[in-house]
Amino acid sequence: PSVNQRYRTGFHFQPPKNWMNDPNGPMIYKGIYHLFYQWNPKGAVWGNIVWAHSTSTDLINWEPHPPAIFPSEPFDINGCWSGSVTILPDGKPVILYTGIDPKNQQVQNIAEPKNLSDPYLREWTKSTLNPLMAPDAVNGINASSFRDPTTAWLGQDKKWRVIIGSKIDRRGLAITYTSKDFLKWEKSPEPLHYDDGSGMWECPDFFPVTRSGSKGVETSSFGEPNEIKHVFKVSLDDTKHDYYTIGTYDRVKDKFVPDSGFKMDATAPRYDYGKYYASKTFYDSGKNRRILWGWTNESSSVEDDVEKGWSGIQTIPRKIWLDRSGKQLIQWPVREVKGLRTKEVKNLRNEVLKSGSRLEVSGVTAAQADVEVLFKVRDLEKADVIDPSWTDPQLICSQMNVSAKSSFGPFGLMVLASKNLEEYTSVYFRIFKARQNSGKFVVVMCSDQSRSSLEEDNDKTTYGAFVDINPYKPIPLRALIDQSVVESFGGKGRACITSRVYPKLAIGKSSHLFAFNYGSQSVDVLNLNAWSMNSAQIS
Ligand code: DQQ
Repeated sequence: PSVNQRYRTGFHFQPPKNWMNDPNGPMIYKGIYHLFYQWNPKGAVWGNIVWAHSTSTDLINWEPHPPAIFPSEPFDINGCWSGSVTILPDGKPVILYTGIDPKNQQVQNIAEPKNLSDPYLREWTKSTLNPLMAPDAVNGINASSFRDPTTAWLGQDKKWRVIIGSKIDRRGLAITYTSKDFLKWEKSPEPLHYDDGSGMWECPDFFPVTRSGSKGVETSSFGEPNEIKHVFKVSLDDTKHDYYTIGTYDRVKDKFVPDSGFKMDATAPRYDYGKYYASKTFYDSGKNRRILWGWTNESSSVEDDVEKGWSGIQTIPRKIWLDRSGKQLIQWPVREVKGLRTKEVKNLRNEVLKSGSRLEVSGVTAAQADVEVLFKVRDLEKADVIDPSWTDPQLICSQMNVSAKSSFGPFGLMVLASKNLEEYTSVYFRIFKARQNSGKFVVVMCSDQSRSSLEEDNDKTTYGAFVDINPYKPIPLRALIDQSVVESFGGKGRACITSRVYPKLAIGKSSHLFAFNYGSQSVDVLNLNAWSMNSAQIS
């Protein structure tokens, strides 16, 4: 590829050119998946936002269509911002989205498919009743903090509910509107939820999850608290991360009540501890699962983005469900991505990684690969005790860099690595005792980009997450490596970290993959499988 295109991904969704941000209105309709997304038709920086549109039958290969929604009326003339699809009881999908009006006020609009017999739903009609929800002097809503309608759900009273992200001063707000006919909407006196100190809530999402198993639940479904829990997610404008809380939905009061320990601010757990924002789920009625889409922006400079002519990718869609503990969500790349694995599989079985060792995994296209590895540690009583002040995993990962030796760790993978390690991105674990003789452990997962490229100008922030697993058992790690993105899943989806890197040497055939252990204790690789990944058909 030309110098400017060498960082384009092979199997992650991206437009043929220009800027992309939030995924919008994902859905399945008559067996076809739709993805809309925030797109700038005019360049590789944010602006002139329309809803671009692609469809797929497998969530991996995509067919592009013309933009579905673009500024055309006073109620969206300055931009068509994020929103969601709701499938009405008769099967018809409708879009609610935020329009920017001539006064730069944020208002909520509806659009419907022009022709339901077009399987691709290429054309959308905006209602003449728009805007359906608008800030005014009476309702006290701040016109520049009123956006991103969710998928609507039906209440017991047969009325629809939708929430809109907002804030008042530093209080994050999810404003509820209700409607009988999906056209006339009334603001509820009380928000679905709010929390102080978090700042603006962008792209809220609210959906049920089952307490048993990994199947998805349709957004309007309800059940007893021992069967169903609810997830409330926001994108915090302040920190640019996506956070979630688990709790119960009081359908009578229309209130979300987080379980104890959860607060909807930057202390909440994250979907992803790397670069990941403005995510949104939908219920996949075809395969009975809930799918999560999320946007990952570039870590390169704006000048580089303009030069390469594009910016932003979507992560591989993830199935998302509630862990058996009821305390956290689990995410896993949709199984369809395995269709891109080539037969070329490289296996390692029961290898011992001695302290300080590195093992090359050869025979795969290391710049575009899927790697699954199972580590096992022995003699855990030799683990170091964690410093009690180390409560922030990202700080642990950035302050102890990859050359700092623990008893257990760092051990993991070096990806997008040049032959002589001038460049590499390391994804690894460290295991600590929670306290002396407590029998409890802390597992930290890191994604260290600091040596990812000889280029100086990129954002090379190191990321970290705690992984809630028992280190007496095998420790799983999966990495989806795709040219300039590394999506890492620790503990079978208990911690996810996505990073963007732009190596100068470790590209194409000069990219290498290693398993490594720089901790002082040996680590076993029970199993390592790596697949070269074909490119998907995307644009
Ligand atoms: N992006 C959209 C907004 C949303 C923000 C505008 C989140 O609707 O709040 O492009 O990235």
